[in-house]
Amino acid sequence: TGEMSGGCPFHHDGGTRSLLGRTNRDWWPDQLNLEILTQQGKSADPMDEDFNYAEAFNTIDYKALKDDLTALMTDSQEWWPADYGHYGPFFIRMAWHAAGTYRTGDGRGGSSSGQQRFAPLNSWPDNGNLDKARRLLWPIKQKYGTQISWADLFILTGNVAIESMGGPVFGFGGGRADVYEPETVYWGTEEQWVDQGVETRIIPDEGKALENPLAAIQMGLIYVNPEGPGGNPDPLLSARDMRETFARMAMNDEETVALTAGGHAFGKAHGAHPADTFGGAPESEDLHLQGFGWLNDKDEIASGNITTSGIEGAWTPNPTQWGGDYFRLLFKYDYELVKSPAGAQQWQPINPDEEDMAPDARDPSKKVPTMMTTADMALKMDPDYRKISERFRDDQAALDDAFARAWFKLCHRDMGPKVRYLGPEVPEETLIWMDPVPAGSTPSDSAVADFKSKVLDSGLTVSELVKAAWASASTFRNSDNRGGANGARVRLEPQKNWAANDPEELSNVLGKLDELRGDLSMADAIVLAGAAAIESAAKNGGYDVNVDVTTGRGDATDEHTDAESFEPLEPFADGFRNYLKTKAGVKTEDMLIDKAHLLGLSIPEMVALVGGMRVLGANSGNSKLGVFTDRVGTLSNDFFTNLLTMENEWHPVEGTQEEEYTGHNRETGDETYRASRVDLVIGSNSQLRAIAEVFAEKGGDKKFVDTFIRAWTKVMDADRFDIE
Ligand code: HEB
Repeated sequence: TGEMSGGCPFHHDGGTRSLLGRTNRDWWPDQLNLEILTQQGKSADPMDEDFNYAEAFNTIDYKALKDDLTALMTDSQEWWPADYGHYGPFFIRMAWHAAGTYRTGDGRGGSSSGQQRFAPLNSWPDNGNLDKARRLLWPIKQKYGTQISWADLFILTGNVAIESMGGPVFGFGGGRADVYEPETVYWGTEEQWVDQGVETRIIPDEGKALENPLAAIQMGLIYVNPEGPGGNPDPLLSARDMRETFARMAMNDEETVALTAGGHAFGKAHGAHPADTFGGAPESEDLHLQGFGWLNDKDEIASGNITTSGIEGAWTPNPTQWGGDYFRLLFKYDYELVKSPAGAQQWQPINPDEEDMAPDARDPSKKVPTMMTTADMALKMDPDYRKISERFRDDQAALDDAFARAWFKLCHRDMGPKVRYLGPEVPEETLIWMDPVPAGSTPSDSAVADFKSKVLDSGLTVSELVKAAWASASTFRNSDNRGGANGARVRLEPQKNWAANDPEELSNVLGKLDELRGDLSMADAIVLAGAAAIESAAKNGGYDVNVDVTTGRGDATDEHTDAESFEPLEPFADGFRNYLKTKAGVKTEDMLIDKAHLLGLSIPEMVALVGGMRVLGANSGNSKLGVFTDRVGTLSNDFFTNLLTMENEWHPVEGTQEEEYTGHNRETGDETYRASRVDLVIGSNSQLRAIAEVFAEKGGDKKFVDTFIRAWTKVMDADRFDIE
């Protein structure tokens, strides 16, 4: 990872920020407000509840679809004519921008739900004119309906584009189900877009580093500014920004060089006209423009006066043909800094030979100079990039392979395990970044029962067993489908040493489970032991309940595991076990919400888990915060009854920056309990308090136990893509 990677994903230089930063409502206050229609649990999704995208996808005539896409490449439309008569490059940019928002920090962004259709992404300056690309695709989307999602279509179209221009492709996996509302993702706090002059995010001289989990250098960009950092055309500084941002997309130097050079083998940049002919972005445009933004002037479009980035020209003489021209030209010529007709900084070869000129995008008989962006120049000027670039220049097969693999990774990084990949083009080869887990087996009922009773006799406590199971499963994040209990990576580096997991205690627990497990996988054993603990804790509380476990998990080894790639999964805060590494730039209770979101929990499930984990004694470091009970290890609604009673009053503990509180008996003044922000927010936030009341009122104790077990099981099974 880059030198500025890592660190708390919630760190922010400018004091405390809100969880979501600037949202659609901030950007477009006049936007039609549909949110009130999704209240009271009403869904924005038009599909039937039993709609199964994988089943629909599997009925598609895949070859016919690809043929249709291939034909589309050269079916130029008057309302947006294809450069060089071929839409391929345009569609590659669309696919790359769909996938390229992915970031390792929280796993959000990426191609998996078709977010490019919605604000803010549909209106990011960097996504300029991609509204047209999506409109070109509509007839094909319409033709195949629910058999192909927009999200899959974006990526498959990028693949077909590459293939149709002779480029190498490694495979395609479908399975990205569309959503029908914008996802709320933290994209930054800045109040301006890149094209409005917002500051660049990495300025080492001023101590400014790229805030995690962000992966773009300015608000509204996918990665770096093509003109250089903050518009400064310095290739070395551009390399610095590229290295940092691409690392956050899980790309190393070689992948970065291959992707950028491979991508820019195709197509052109658009900066033919001063940018003042620009309209607004789609989300802000007039009603009658029907979601079209930026350039709408028919005459300008017809004459090829297209401005997108403001940079003008193709990288190579053969912009619709895969090959080695990009590196050949980059090294053959010296480049000088010039300005595009739209005024952008770009680089032009000095005295190019006639055959190294590019065709005009609309008139092939006309020759125009090629260009490089400052980011492209980085591939030549940065010493580490240069070594890789020279190798690719001299070895086309190496570039083919590296580009195909990096493109495949780019487009599939957030899909999770390979069992989720659909269609006839899923590659045979399993790649380490897929976090492979060997298949497990299903133990007999008697083996399971035998193991559970041994665990309960082992001397391991409810608290220890619950903590181990939580440590194993709770790494899951539905943003990129990584982490989770399957594979039992909790016993591997780096998880086994995470502070949140209390490494010494964990290793002792895992060691004992290993001795007892017989033929069970460790992954199943950990989850079964947690279930046994909860069943016994419930029994102590007077509840006769089952915690069902779907066995069949496998165990991954270090060989199956890119340990470094798991580092971003380390919790900096985990409100479910009252863990906080260091005070962050986001409120601790916000981080609870963030984690609950990544685990796919509802509000009642989140509240039940917090209250249940406390009385089971599942805090990290075995702290007493929030343990509002005198029968730790018994499943009860004590957390809620003691939180809501007026017998207590709470005060912040000095020196804890309002992270810790003590409760005192209102009459006697005696100290009762200690609490964290996460504990007290459940009594302080009116909505959360309403849920706590349900769990504390008459009959609510059983409701609490059922909700807790449902939520627990959801977390344990969150990564079981191998089962229905
Ligand atoms: Fe790129 C285009 C930049 C990476 C692919 N790009 C482009 C442009 C620019 C850029 C500025 C122009 C736009 C307009 O239209 O105007 N890139 C860039 C940067 C980076 C990149 C800065 C980082 C370094 N790309 C990339 C990648 C890929 C790509 C990675 C893939 C793989 N692009 C591309 C394409 C194009 C572009 C294909 C073309 C489009 C058309 O033609 O339309």
